[in-house]
Amino acid sequence: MKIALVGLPGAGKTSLFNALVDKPVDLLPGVPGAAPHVAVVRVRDERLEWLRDLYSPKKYSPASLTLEDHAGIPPGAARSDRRGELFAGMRNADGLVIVLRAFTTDRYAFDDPTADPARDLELVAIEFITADLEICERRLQRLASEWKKPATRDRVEKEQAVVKRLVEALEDEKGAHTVELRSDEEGLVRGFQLLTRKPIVLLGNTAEDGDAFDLAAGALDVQHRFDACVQIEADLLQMDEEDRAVFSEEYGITEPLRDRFNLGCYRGLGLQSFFTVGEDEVRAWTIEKGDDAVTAAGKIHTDLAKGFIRAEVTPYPELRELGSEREVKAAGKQRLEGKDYTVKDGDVLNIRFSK
Ligand SMILES: Nc1nc2c(ncn2[C@@H]2O[C@H](COP(=O)(O)OP(=O)(O)O)[C@@H](O)[C@H]2O)c(=O)[nH]1
Ligand SMILES: [Mg+2]
Repeated sequence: MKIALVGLPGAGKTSLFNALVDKPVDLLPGVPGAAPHVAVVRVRDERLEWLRDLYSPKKYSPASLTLEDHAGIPPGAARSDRRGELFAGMRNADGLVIVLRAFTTDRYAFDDPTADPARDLELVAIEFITADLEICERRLQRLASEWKKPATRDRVEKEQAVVKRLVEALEDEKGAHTVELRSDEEGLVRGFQLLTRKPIVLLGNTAEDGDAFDLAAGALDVQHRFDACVQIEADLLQMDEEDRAVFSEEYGITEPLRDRFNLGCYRGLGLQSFFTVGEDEVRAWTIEKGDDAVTAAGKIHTDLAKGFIRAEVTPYPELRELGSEREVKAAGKQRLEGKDYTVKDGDVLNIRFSK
C-alpha cells in the first residue's frame, strides 16, 4: 500500500515523514515536482507481537506501508506549467494523507502565516479538482476524435457518458468520488487515477500548545482525521528512551504518532490484517475489509487461491484467551470455512489447498 503525504508547502509533511521513518531527511523546502522522499515503514501490531512470542518463529514479518513525502502544492499549482510532474507521483498512491498546518509560521512568505486549516484544506481541494478536471477534459477531447471510428463507437459513447458525469461534478467543485459508478463504469476511469476519487486521511498538525479545531470534509472523500503536533513527535524520536518517556508524559502523548498514523491509514483506506503463523514465520497480511477467504489466500500465493479447499480459521481473541491453537481447537472454536467466508480483522488463517 502506497500512501502519499501531501499538502501546502510548510504544512509539516517532511516533519511528519521524519516522525514516521527510521532515517530522517533534511527539512529543505521541497522543489515543486522534485522526486518525493520514500520509505517503507513496518506497521506495529501488538497482536502480531504476541503471536511472535508464542511461536518464536525464524522469521517475523509485520505488515508495511510505503510512504512518500511529496513536494508542497502551492495555490495555483494545478494551472502552472509544472502541473504534470507535480501531481503525477500522487496519482499512483492508494491513499492520500493531507497534512494541514494548524500552527502559525512566518517561514513561507507567499503563504498566509495565520493558522487556518479549513482554508488550507479548501485550497488543496481546489488544486485536486482543477487537476482532475483537466485530465477528464483531455480524455473527452481524445474520445471525440475516437468517436469517428464506427467500430469502437459504442465503447466510446459509454465512456463519454461516464466522463461527462465526472466533469459535471468537478465543475461544480465537488470531488469525483461524489459520482457513483457501477463497477464496469469504474473500470473505465480507474486508469485516470483521479486524486479526488482517492480515500483521504487528514492530519491536523497542531501547535505545541494548540487547541483542537473543527473541520468539515469539504469537497474531498475524507475517511479519517486525527491531530498531532508533528514537531514534538519528530523531536521525541531523537531523544533517548528516558527523556522520551519524561517528555511524552509532559505532552500527554500516550501512543507514538507512528502507531496512530498507521492505524489511521488502515482505517482510512478500509484495510485490515490477517495472520499466518508457524515455526518458520509469523506474518501479517493486508487485505481490504470485506475480502473473502479466497482473496486472502491469493495474497499469500496465487496457487493457494487457485487450489483453495478450505480456510482453517483461528479467531485472534480466542487464541489470546486460551493461549494456544491446540486449546482453541479443543474448545471447538477453530473453524473450517469455505471460499465465501468474510475474513475478520486478526484472523489467523491456515489455507488448505490442492496443487
Ligand atoms: N511550530 C511548529 N512548527 C512546525 C511543526 N511541524 C513542522 N514545523 C515547522 O514548519 C516548517 C516546515 O516544515 P516541513 O516539514 O518542512 O513542511 P513541508 O513543506 O510540508 O514538508 C519547519 O520549519 C518545521 O520545523 C509543528 O508541529 N509546530
Ligand atoms: Mg517538505
